[in-house]
Amino acid sequence: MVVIASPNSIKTEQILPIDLPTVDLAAERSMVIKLIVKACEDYGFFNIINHGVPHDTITKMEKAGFDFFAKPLAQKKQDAPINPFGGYGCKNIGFNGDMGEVEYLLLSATPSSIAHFKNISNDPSNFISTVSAYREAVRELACEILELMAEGLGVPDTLVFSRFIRDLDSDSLLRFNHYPPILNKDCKDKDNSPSHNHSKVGFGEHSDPQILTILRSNDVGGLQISLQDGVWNPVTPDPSAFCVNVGDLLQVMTNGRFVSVRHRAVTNSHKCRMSVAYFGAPPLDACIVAPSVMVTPQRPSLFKPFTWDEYKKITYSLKLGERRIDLFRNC
Ligand code: GA4
Repeated sequence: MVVIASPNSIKTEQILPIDLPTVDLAAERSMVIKLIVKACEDYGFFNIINHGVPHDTITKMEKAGFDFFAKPLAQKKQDAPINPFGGYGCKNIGFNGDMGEVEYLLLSATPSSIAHFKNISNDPSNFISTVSAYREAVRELACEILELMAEGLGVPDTLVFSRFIRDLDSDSLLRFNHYPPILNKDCKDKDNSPSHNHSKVGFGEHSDPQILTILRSNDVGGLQISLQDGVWNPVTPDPSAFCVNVGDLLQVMTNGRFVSVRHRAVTNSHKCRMSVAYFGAPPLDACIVAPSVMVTPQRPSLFKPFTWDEYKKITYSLKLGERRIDLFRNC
């Protein structure tokens, strides 16, 4: 048992380390497809290696994030004010009072909106080209994975999921999360020294609302997934891999075969953790429904159809940890 101190409460939870499935994208295609489908059914998460995103694209993106977060707080707020295209936030998550030990930079991932953030860097054109190159490479990776998934699920139109995030009006996002080290002075070990085993919640328990998330983090752990209520499974960081997870929309479009698993990030007591997440989303007017092959007499339709706009509005009207997908279940 481990104690997790969230800003408002102290909870005792079970921590059970696991090894996430690793998919080697360079391996034999039918094997890759099988592993991805199995991982999405059993864990909702997997690591992908030999993903083809150039190392240089990743390191430049990481540097852009660290350079931004190294600025004084007032400067960050001034350089990336919150607006419809995203912005800088510190500790406040969403609009309904959720808090965490995190600062972040949220960017709408369309080429025109990335340009709105040119003041973020002293070298605006470099910032724009770094973020654009990363966005394109990661979006391509997401599309490739979604097409392999569709094939593995036996969906005849294998572009059925990827088409949404390739769309010019796709509502995809990029998010840098920076978790400063926090030594929790309130928690003491047996010898009365500050405990190293007590973490604070950086980004609380939630599922991702979009289709697919592609996450890259530095070599500092913090991501935990919950495959069972009250049990948290820490994920070992691998900076050479991307951690891929199923979002709510993909759970709906696979009629529940793939699971959008709840996860959170906890702080490290000594080291900074920085992650960059790409949230692949459809255009706002996209209708979210499972392809007919996913609905059978043995597996009747689990969810009502809805648009991403409807789902997104509900998402933002609720707290981080709400199980919003349940509102769209067929009775
Ligand atoms: C979780 C996934 C993404 O980070 C995010 C988050 C968003 C936000 O931080 O603004 C939300 C959260 C996320 C889900 C519930 C709502 C919206 C905070 C929040 C309380 C950008 C997203 O799309 O949904």
